[in-house]
Amino acid sequence: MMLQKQKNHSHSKESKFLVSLVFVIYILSIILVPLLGAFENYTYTLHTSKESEINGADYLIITPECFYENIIPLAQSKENKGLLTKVVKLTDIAVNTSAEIISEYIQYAYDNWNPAPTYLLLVGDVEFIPAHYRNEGPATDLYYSTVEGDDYFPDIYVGRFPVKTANELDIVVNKTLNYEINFNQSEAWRQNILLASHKQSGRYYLKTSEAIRHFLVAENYTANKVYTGGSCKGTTQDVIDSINEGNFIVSHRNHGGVLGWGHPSLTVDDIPSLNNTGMLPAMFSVNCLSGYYDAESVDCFGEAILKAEDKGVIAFIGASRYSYSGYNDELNKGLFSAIWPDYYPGYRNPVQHSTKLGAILNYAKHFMLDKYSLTLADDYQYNWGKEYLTPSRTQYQFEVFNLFGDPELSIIEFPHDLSVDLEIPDQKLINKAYNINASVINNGVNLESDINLVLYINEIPVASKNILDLAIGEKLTINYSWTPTDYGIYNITAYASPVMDEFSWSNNIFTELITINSPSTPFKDDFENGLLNWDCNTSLWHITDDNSVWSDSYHSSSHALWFGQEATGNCYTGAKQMGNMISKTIDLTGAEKAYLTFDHWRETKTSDDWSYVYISTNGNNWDLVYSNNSDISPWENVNLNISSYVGNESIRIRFCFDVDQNSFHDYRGWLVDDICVYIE
Ligand SMILES: [Ca+2]
Ligand SMILES: [Ca+2]
Ligand SMILES: [Ca+2]
Ligand SMILES: [Ca+2]
Repeated sequence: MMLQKQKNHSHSKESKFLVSLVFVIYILSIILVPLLGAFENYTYTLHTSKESEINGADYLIITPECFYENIIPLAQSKENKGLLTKVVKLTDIAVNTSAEIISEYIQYAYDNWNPAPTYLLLVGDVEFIPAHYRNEGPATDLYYSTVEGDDYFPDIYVGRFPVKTANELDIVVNKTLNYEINFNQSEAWRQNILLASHKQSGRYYLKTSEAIRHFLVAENYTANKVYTGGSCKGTTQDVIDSINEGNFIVSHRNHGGVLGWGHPSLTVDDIPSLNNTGMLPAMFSVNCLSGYYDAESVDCFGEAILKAEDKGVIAFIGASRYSYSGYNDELNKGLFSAIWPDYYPGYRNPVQHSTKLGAILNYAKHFMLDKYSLTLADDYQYNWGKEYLTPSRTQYQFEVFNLFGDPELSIIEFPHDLSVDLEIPDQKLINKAYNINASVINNGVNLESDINLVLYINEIPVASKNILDLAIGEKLTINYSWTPTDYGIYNITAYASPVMDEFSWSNNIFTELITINSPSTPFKDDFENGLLNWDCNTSLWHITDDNSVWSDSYHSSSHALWFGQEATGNCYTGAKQMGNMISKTIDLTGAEKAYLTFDHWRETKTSDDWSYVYISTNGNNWDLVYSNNSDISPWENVNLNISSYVGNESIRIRFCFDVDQNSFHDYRGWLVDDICVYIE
């Protein structure tokens, strides 16, 4: 681009010479900079010089020797945009690498480098960089990204270019570079999203796609749809036409196979019919098998459409084996919730909202965990919803979906968007200083000015900063030292004033409730401070208070938890309800005995409506510790010995109300207050 500009303005011989000189310097710099500058450590060897090497990278690329030269242009472009980028050859890691050895290397880098890698690109198909397999699990790149904690949750953003030849790599690299260099959010096709889906009884394919489509329409995007099944008459040609007309996301929800989608069908045989040059979508292929990247002697659909020259997709998210309905529906929604904070206002997970592909996938997996596994598939009325839900299947679902493409690639730009973040140390003591960090980040693509960042504790502003200028991507933080002197629940909130034309306001405020319990009560909730200690799957679980027209509305102070409806005073909705309230994690280490107590009140259709209390040590398996199907009035205390859980540092409690609703009834339901775990 720079050269083009020079040429347009140079007419004399001298200036032509100057242009040639500039050109030579430019070419030399492309060749030499990687060798002299950014990549000087590329021969870094893990096993020879651990202590003496100073290393770091934001973006780590692992490649076999044969693709090294071909991946350099991508590395250079990442470096040019300010990411410290390192290209490591497999031979730099070990003489003979395996998935485990490569993972060890990434773990070492994560633990020791400064900066630790945020993005990881694997260059080459599985014969160059193998996939991981857990027992009988699917092929996965997940375990290249699980570098923190004893869990299967990814901690860095990983993508793969599953290429077999240098020529294929050049195609994918060129597509990626052109996409980034020519990015222009104002192009019409960047407002279009294609949803392809199929109506099938007993499945939620269409329901999922329609939920996403309604959101997108409300956000003023053009949501194209190609639906099949029942009265929906979409065709493969409709999909091809839509892709050729341009969409920046193509999302499919139905069955799939190694070579393509089920309904509507789109397979490797249709790739020659695509001509969407310059309008490459990210494809969310939420079905089975279409990302089977370790298939022998054949490219799966995801690989083939990524490697199609100057057309097809810019990136592909799909399953390497069979995958599961319900889980997949929530994963599909999560891929959109990742990008748009307004998709599910107020919801957060450990991955920040992002427009970048690696983060979008990690976010969506956590969304699936929160909205399917932890809520026990309660929104799913079909048997498979609960039958499919097991801890090992949740892990499988984290494994089976992988990203083919650049994990750092951003697929949409929001001109103006700020978001806030809070960092609060995990400390549960009074009379000790906490360091609270409240930050504002500029996610947009414009310089923002005159921003007010405020930190509130219990709704009182305790620190603020007026920010005159916040550059693109910049983050500014208030560091506040706070010394609580009383036990209790504290509402900590970070807030940034919106700027003009801001895209989303729901990420300008973030609240965390901090409970500082006396050491002998690791959990205590009197429901006087809202529901932030709990995840609930239905609004029937809500806080009621002393303004309620219904008697005995609380046990302590003025509020309690109620599974029921303020308007009617009953819990009748006309449909069966399984309402879950799941607590935050509770630490039972360092105790000898532990007890769970709560007060409650019940009015139900006796013997048909059940109250259950469960405990889990992993958020997936639940042990029943209490059940009741009789009426209770006045309020009654329950005290349960839960000493068998002592030693676990993160148990969760679940209150579940199971209401049978075959015919109208006017029973009030279940009220709960003063839930407390105490230890001795
Ligand atoms: Ca982890
Ligand atoms: Ca492959
Ligand atoms: Ca915002
Ligand atoms: Ca209360």
